[in-house]
Amino acid sequence: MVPGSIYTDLLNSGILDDPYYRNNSLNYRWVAYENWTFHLSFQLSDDFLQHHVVQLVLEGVDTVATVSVNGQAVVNTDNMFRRYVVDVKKVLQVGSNKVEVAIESPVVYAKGQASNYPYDVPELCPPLVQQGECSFNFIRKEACSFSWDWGPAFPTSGIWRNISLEAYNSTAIRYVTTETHKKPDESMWTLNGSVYFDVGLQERTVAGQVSIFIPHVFNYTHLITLGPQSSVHNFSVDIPTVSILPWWPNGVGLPTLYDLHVTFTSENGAEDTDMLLHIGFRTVELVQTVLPQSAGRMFYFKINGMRVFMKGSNWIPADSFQERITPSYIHALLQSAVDANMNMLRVWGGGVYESDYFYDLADKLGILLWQDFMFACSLYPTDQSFLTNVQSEITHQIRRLKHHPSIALWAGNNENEEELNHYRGQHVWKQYYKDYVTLNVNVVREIALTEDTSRPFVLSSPSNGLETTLHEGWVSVNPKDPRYGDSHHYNYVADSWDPAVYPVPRFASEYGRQSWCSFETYSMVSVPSDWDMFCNMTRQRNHRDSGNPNLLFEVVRHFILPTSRNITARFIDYIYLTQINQAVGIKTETELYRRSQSCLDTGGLGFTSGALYWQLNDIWQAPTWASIEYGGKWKMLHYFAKIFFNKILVSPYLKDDSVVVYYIDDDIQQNFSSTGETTKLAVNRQQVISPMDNVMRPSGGDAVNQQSVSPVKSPPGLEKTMVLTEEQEEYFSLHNDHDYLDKTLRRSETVKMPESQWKDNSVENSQDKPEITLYIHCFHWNYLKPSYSWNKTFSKPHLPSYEVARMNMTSVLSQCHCEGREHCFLHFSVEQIGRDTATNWLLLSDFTTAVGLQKASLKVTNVTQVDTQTLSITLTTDSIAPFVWLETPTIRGWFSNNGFIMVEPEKVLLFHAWDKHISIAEFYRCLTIKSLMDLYE
Ligand code: BMA
Repeated sequence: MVPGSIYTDLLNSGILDDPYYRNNSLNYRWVAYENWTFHLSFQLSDDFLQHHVVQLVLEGVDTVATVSVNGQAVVNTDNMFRRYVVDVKKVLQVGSNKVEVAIESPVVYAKGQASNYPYDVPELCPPLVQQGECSFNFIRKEACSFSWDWGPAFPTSGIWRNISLEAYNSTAIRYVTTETHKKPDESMWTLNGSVYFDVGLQERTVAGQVSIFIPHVFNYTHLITLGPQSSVHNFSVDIPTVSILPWWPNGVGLPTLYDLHVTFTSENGAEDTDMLLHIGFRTVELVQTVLPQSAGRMFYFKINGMRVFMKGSNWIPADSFQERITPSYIHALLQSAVDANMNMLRVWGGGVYESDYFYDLADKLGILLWQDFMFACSLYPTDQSFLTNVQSEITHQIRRLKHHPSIALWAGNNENEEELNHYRGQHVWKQYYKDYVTLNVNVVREIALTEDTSRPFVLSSPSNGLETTLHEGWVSVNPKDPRYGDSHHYNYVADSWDPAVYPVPRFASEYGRQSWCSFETYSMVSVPSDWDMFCNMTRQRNHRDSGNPNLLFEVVRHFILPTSRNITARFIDYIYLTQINQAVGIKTETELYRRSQSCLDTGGLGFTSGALYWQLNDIWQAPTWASIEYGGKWKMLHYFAKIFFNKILVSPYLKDDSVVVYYIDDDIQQNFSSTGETTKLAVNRQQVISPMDNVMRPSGGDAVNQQSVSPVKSPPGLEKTMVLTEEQEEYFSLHNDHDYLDKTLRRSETVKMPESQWKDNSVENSQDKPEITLYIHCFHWNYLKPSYSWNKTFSKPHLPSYEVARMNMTSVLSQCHCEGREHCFLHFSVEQIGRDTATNWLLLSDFTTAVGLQKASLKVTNVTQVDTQTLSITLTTDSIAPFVWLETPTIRGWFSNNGFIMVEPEKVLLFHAWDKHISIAEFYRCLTIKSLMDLYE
């Protein structure tokens, strides 16, 4: 099959079963050790062969192959990321023809290259637990196809992108590249571009007219003469800013696209060649200005001149077999990213440059992309043929992808700088360092900077960015220095639910932890004897060294293990606990990063400007870091992401003996001067260190604010909380995605806290009327009504992340009549007219010690059809229900909320099915609901 790979061909011919089933990745290893030849016979007419030029265009051959036409070798390929175009007119004939692609075993080839190389170039072989193949760095092919810590080894062979014969008399357009720049006075956009023509290898010239236009915006025509030496036409057009709607990322504005038509008409008008692109007008800057007092450098993105906090995740290949990734599957995954309020994904460097469809869709959905070049976790050879090969690859990919407004940045590689650092001080260091610079600086970086002047480039991820370029000789001793650049952070030992364990970087481009995929997903590739926490299959499926023990360790830190006597039921309950553990851990870390965006601590940490957790999607059914399972089902983490990435976030945390509450609002702009070195805003000095003032806070190590705890007073008399008008009630209902915050909660009596008990910067600093209300409810685990509640109004802060309350823990507990932290938890909501309500909760102890929790009787009392794909569900409970988890194994879709702590007797949710026409009866039939106490007999 084309596009395709040998595994799907063997599967379709009945020779292989599902490669993902049980141990098949091991059983089918032989496939990758074979050479495979693909061939096709086809007929050609005389008319076709009359064209001046006939070319074979191979958009992607995987990987090392000899391509022959009618028995004559026409090209050798050795890079799945390159396009090969070959003149084949001379070897074709009228009538029957045959094309043959003979592919060498990628595993044998890579091993051979590695052993013929004058010295070892690590990463040599993957850890045994990955059950993978060695030397992926010696073949320009999807690195993770040799296995990864979240995926199997299926080193594919095949023709993975289109293959075609093209015939023309004048020219073919191979690329159209564009860059959009704003003039300094902002009056005009400049659209610079290049059209890359192909006229074949013959010595000839072709004259004609090139026209380039965006309907109703501009029309550009030019007479040109093309020849083998002059096949690029550069153009530049100025367009008044007022005629253009800029492209904005998700959550900031609309991702407006324009159709750019490029046509070449040959002199005699006999032949038209065209290409249509969808382009967007936007600028992207990566600000990395110096902060004073050795506090490092900024690292934040400005889109159209505006600082945007990047919220998102990391993208890996969506399947081991690229041909199985349908547009609708990519759509489901990218739409899920948007539904979780993400605005950036990082296309990770161990996979592939994705399909045109992927980038087109990212453009349409407003998802910015951090695009790695395809080098990962390894050092690479640097012999001339390897470098030349990489040169062609990078040039091709930039020209292919450059016009996409979604791509915000190019990054040289994933973690190779870190990998190199393992050899510091060893005798190989000099050689490896030289090789690193040769490949990454002299080739990859050089080409990226020459080919694309419109976006930033970083040499590696993670790296200290500009600091490494300017002062660290391209390789830092600590590429994860939180004061510079981007950072990857993993810690499987510390308590992931405690924000104090995390370093605060400028930009978190990777952080994560594993959880099991759902039983529904896992059972597709397993049998009943595999449905056990401790069996061979569950061991083998986790490709991370110590993955399962670490996971178990994390779970028992927070929960009592499930007690069901049925092994499968216990395993299913354990899966649920691993998902809660992951979701709460990533929530804790992400909220810390969002809280840290507006200030620096005394150690110079903070001004965090991005949180991309590892990883969005899965390549197969296994326990991994993903928030979306193979097949598209959302794990609990993805539901949590929808909330922790929401534009408005109320974020509480425990700091020493205080409950600290932050209000985060993406719509509030924190402006830095053009040098990025000073805040323009009149803000509280305690809140933000203004680098111009060189003021550092005097003491304390908190990554965020350091403020005094006010003395606690005895509870004041009860006051009625804000009373909502009917219109406001309706507004809240409509804008809360039908996930109504319980009205009884909102209406319940809350106590207005005396000013002295709140640390209230926003009110101090503002003349504005308080317009936002924060509610805090203290619940006992055994009672479905708050034991005590507080409210507070405040005006919109001046900064996107702002401390709005700080309460003394002892007084909270005593006001709530809470015998100890184990008995209670806190629930938070912020409300303001015209905005969504944001809610959150804060646990005061682990579930291992929580007192009072009862088994909740959760019932669906009503389901109604909203439209063909949407249901409205009313859910009731008789007790507090932690981590309510709804699943519909036979209907693909997602709930408006899931994994929540249910504190209301009744809650309305929506269910969105991915496939058309959902039946209520089927929904009832397959719906399962559980919450935490169901795990214990
Ligand atoms: C990072 C990534 C991946 C890896 C992940 C989880 O280092 O770049 O290579 O899969 O961590 O270990």
